[in-house]
Amino acid sequence: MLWPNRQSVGQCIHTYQAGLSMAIQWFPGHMHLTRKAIGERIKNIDVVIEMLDSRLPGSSANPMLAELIQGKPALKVLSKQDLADPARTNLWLAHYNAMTEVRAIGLDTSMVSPAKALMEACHQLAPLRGGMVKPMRVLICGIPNVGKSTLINTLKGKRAAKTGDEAGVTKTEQRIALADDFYLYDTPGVLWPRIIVTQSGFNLAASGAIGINAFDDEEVALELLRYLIAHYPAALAKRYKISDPSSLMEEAMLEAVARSRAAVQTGGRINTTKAAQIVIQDFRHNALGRITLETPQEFAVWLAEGKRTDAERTERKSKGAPAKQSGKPKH
Ligand SMILES: Nc1nc2c(ncn2[C@@H]2O[C@H](COP(=O)(O)OP(=O)(O)OP(=O)(O)O)[C@@H](O)[C@H]2O)c(=O)[nH]1
Ligand SMILES: [Mg+2]
Repeated sequence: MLWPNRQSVGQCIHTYQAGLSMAIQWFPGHMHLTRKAIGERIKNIDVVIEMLDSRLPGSSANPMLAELIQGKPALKVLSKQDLADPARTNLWLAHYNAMTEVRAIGLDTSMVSPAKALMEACHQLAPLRGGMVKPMRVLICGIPNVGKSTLINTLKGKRAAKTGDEAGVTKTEQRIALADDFYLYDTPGVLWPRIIVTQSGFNLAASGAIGINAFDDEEVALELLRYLIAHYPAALAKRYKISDPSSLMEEAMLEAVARSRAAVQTGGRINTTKAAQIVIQDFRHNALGRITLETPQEFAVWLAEGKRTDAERTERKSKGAPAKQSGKPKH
């Protein structure tokens, strides 16, 4: 089977959706190859684990996966629970577990014996597998940087797979034996060719799933701040020592962050790029506390809007209308 090598620079494509906002896209060549490779491997797989980031479960779910896994039993694992808002993680787990055919569990690296919960869930999904003659074969997939290799290492109890705090660490498939009759396959992180939910592009970039060349820090930080002002104002007040974050628009909030963290250039000019990087890093490293960027209800609304806009785009294209102008969006 062909497994791709990592390509150093990702594609950076920004497009407008219905003139509303700029969509972030990242589908470099190695992901295209990974998609093909998963399609081949799936034939000899009993259970597929899709890892979702607990801070953005809807946005980190790969819409291409259902078609790829060809009806195999699937388990959703919500990773990085320790970084996410616990009440919202419960909402997401309840949301998934209310669906027929979907099973979801939450895990994070701080759990002492996650292997047991995970192996039990796999055996429930594929009860006929197990034993040396019919070992359980489990494929772990998910977006870049979601924690696939870390989970494998936690399960194995040692550093069997390479991990790292950037998108695209795993470059080739790797098989790890969890027990004599239980194999896990680690795969490179993969996104999908077109992210139709604009907010998902921003949330994926904020979480670290998108290559650094494929988005604008300031744009992502402003979207992040807009959400945090509305849903987590106390976290902003505490971290950046701002008395009433709810009264600020995101641009003013970014300036307030710059002042609070001395991101000011000579002559007193605000360094918004540096402030944007501070906000993104603070979110990624939990300096703002445990935050989740979407609820099941919010994501359902965004998805419906994304599908509507996408259908309009397809219709425009079929009529041969000229593409919309691109440029920097206004917030
Ligand atoms: N706080 C926290 N960090 C985690 C958790 N799981 C993984 N990480 C961190 O997330 C980063 C990415 O982890 P990896 O396991 O390399 O992610 P991956 O999905 O294999 O990434 P690719 O191979 O690039 O697709 C690393 O810095 C990990 O330490 C978790 O449960 N909690
Ligand atoms: Mg990996």
